[in-house]
Amino acid sequence: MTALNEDRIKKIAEAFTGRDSDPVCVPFGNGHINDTFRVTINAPEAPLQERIFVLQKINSTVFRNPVQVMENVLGVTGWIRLRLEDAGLDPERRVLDVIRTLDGQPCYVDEDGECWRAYRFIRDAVCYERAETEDIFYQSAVAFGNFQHLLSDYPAQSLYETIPDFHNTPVRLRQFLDTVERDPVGRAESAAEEIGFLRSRGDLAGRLTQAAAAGHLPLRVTHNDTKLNNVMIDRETGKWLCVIDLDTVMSGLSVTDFGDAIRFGASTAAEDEPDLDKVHFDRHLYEVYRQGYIEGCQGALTDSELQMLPDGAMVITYEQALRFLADYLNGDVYYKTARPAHNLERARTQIRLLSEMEQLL
Ligand code: ADP
Ligand code: GN1
Ligand code: MG
Repeated sequence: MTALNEDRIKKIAEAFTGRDSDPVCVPFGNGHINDTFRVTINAPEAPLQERIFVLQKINSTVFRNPVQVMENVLGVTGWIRLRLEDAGLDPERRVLDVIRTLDGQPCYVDEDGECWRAYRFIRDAVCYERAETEDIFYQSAVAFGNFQHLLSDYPAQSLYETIPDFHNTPVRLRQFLDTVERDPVGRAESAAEEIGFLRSRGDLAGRLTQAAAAGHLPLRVTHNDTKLNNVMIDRETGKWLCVIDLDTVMSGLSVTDFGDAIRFGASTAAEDEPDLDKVHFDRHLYEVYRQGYIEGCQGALTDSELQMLPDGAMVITYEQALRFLADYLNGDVYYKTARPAHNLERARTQIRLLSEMEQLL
């Protein structure tokens, strides 16, 4: 594998902008999955929006078929662009815009076989890691609801399943229990309490899949990674602009999208806060998000979906605890980590949130 140094990233950027563009690439954002760079090219006469872009290496361990990921992204962004134009809105900052390589491909495959893609940089916008104000969280809720609304009649069967069983909680539970059993790097003992908690809540795992199988929850086109930092908010007006990170757009459940946003945003602390005394489920923020999401969905949600929103929050918080703890037990092979117990700390915050949700929802 070739080292990913500055020169090499520059060469990769040139596949999108040309040999003479002199791109300067800086690591960017706080995603746990892809490698993201902000790229500025030397083209003094061009308007700002044509001089800056985002370059991303798609994580090929997580996304086994990056070409299919890009087909989904192109399909969904093209659809949203048309819907915005129909509504008389300027799509420039309202939908991700894929920049093709100079030879017209949606991504560039490097010498190691890794897939890189580029997006137009959404300027004058902010991604928040925390709901610093209630309105920021509300804005993100309307954004994700609107995303759902815009895609309500998208041909879901044309979407590839970019990560199989992504939000299939019973499968996640089985994988977790299997990892506990194998204990591949000998960490299970250090997480005995957390493992015990997650085992004791095993009944939660099937709640959404059973409701879907019984026809109570419709399959929709969903985002599946609805963290607050996957929404761009206008720096100036504080209003939502655009939903990003579309790699996991697949058919799924609205309550899952709702729940994922809640477990990340309706917390009083960061997802990886090591001091659990700071971590609480904020019932008021839950309500703020619920209202924004329903508003954004514009009447699309059925009565059963509305009723099962609290289940979405609990099941996805549970699932995320399973995923973080499984990764800790596997030796940190999936999520980017900055310290040895990082995934364990993340799992603990999810467990804390779930315990409080059980009391408050
Ligand atoms: P990951 O899957 O690793 O989370 P994302 O696609 O969410 O990757 O990108 C990581 C971060 O990069 C985002 O949180 C955001 O701050 C920034 N980002 C991504 N795409 C854009 C864009 N088109 N314009 C501006 N910033 C972006
Ligand atoms: C990952 O890519 P990012 O950082 O937005 C993960 C989500 C998790 C999240 C936890 C493809 O999201 O499913 O909920 O980390 N994305 C993937 O922070 O696994
Ligand atoms: Mg992201």
